[in-house]
Amino acid sequence: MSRQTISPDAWHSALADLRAAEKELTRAQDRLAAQRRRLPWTKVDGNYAFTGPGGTATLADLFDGRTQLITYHHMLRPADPSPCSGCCMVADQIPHLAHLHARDTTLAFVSKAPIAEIEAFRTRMGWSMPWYETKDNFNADFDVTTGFGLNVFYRDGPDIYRTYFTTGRGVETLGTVWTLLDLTPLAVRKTGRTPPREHRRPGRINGGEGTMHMTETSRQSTRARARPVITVFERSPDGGKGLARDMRVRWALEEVGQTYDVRPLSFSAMKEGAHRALHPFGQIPTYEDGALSLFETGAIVFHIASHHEGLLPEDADARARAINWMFAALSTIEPTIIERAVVLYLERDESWFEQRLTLVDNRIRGKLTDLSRRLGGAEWLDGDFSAGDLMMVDVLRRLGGSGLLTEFPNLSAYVSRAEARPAFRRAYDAQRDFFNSSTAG
Ligand SMILES: N[C@@H](CCC(=O)N[C@@H](CS)C(=O)NCC(=O)O)C(=O)O
Repeated sequence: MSRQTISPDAWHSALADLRAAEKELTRAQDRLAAQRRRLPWTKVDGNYAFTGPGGTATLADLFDGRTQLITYHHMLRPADPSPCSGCCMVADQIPHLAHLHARDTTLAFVSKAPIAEIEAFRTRMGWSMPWYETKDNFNADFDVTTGFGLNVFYRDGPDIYRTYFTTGRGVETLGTVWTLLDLTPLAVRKTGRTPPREHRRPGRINGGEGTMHMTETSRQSTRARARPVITVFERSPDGGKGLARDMRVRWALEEVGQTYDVRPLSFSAMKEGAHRALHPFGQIPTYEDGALSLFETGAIVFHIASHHEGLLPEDADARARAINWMFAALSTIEPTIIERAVVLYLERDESWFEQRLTLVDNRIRGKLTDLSRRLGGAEWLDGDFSAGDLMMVDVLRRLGGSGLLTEFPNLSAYVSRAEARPAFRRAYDAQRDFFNSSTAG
């Protein structure tokens, strides 16, 4: 094969051009993965029956104690004279399952062939993934009639949801841990180097002669990951308008597809020792995830954005700029807006109230003028929607009733655009429903 040869310098420059195109594709794939995670779910009737080597199993059993389940529907039929070679190639490419398990995900194969035939075939081929015989309409109900396919399920207590399906070339691209996890709702940051939590110990696989390392599942270390918990006002003073700061945390969690629980607190409970141990200033929201506890919304949203994809760009410089906008929202814009609230609520009876309000409003106008100029006609502050936009919009929303925002049409449109995002709507509805239920009766 002949190719044009060039000097090392010219080659590096050509490589840099190619790299730029590759990075563009990576970013597009990240955006696609984030869009996939935002796909709504559909609830599944879990009454499906399977047979595994250990006997009968339900769909919930297939999760094996984890939160996410990927099922690959292998075309192996009863008394199959020539098992599908494409499905076998998929099986050959399945990564070491410990890496999926460490990320709260179980992968299982399912087929129509009887379990004895599945086991014989699996052993002959040297595969170690769990593999079940389907006993009912499981395949057809999940869009696999005659061919192959891959479904993703999510378990939340007793409830099971279908979150994704692919087949054809969508399956061809799979193989690494990351390509599989990219199909699941729980986003995982790819740069993390967390080793699998399952411990390994010597064992024999597939009845072969040699002894090699196989993974032994430790139930304790792989039990379903707890969801983060945030504290919120028991009765938000904003009447459910999403102006309390738990809104920005809820919104960030919705954007990245992370479910969460809320713990409501009364005003007095917020000031007691138990809560102050989490929040030195006795405020909401706090964020608890396992052993980690955080109490400042900037840090909380940054933490969420850092541990999931979708809110901070992969590119280091773009990432730094998005974080820059988060700080701008919190350090430059929010203080003036808070000052306005202080004037309105605490200084209304003062003789100088009107003058002071005008002064503060003009200060806000100055900041909004600068922000409006910078945003111009762009959709978001710096490229794609980011944690910087989330924070900025959440801060600007507090100007709602002031009339100040409407003086800047591009900023009003910017806020409306963000409020139209499905993740924002979900977060808003959740806090409003919570407020309504806490004040009902
Ligand atoms: N800088 C903190 C501010 C937290 C804050 O002001 N929380 C308000 C609710 S939005 C609160 O708890 N207010 C009641 C109080 O301070 O007693 C953050 O962003 O997390």
